Amino acid sequence: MFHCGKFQFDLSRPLVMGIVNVTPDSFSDGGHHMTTADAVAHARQLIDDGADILDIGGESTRPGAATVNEQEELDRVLHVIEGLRGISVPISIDTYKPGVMRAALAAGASMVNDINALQAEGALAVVAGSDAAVCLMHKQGKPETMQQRPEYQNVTDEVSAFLRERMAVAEAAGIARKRIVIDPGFGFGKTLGHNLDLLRGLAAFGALGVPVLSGVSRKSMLGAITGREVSDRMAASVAAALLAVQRGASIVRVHDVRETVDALKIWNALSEG
Ligand code: 7PJ
Repeated sequence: MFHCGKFQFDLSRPLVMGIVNVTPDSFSDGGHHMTTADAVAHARQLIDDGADILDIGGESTRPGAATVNEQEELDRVLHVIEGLRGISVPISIDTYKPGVMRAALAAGASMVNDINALQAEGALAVVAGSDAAVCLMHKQGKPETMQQRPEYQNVTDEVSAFLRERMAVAEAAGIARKRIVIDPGFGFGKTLGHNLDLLRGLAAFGALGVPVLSGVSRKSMLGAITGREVSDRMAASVAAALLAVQRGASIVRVHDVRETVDALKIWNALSEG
């Protein structure tokens, strides 16, 4: 069982987390869901499309993206969370700022998706003091510079060791294991080779004993392989999500919810036999 605030998932089938960007500069759909009303409408569409969780973010963390201050981030996400009150699926807040986590959880979010794995001062305590789930993600470096010179001896071992350590810290802080998911952080301080190694070896992360989340949707690794622009990576994204599930991912974080849900229905039908 995976506990996510008042929601619970038995993980008998993979879950689809739909991405709702409330940012003017997010790389793949920047500018398209900027206003509160548009973001709320987009989120509702993703629920209709079959999303199991919505991931709402107010600061782009794509390589080279500018940071936004806490007040601006709060202004972007809180109205959207409030506008989604009463929906049938949990809301995840995509932030590394403890103040944004706290306000989002108070407004009704059930999960914290932290690319910084709760390393910011005060972040552990915010999640520990709630009943929310948390996604602990690995990255190397900071989004501004992380793609300049990523380096690993063995990327899967190093990412795995980091996530094991952050899980231990989170559990020691009072966050029950049933509330934790881990994520190798595709594209966060990784070359194409590193990303492929991580996806090839994704099953190894299952040994850590918590659900694995995979986020490859529309990312540049798919562009590097297919030669497609970000607006034209849906097929590659669906394929990559399915292959991550095949390697043990329990949650896939995607833009194209409807198409991913269809692909996973085929996966589910075959798994049941
Ligand atoms: C990820 C994320 C990811 C988790 C982003 C993008 C860049 N959170 N937030 N995992 N990526 N947990 O969507 O391409 O891979 S922002």
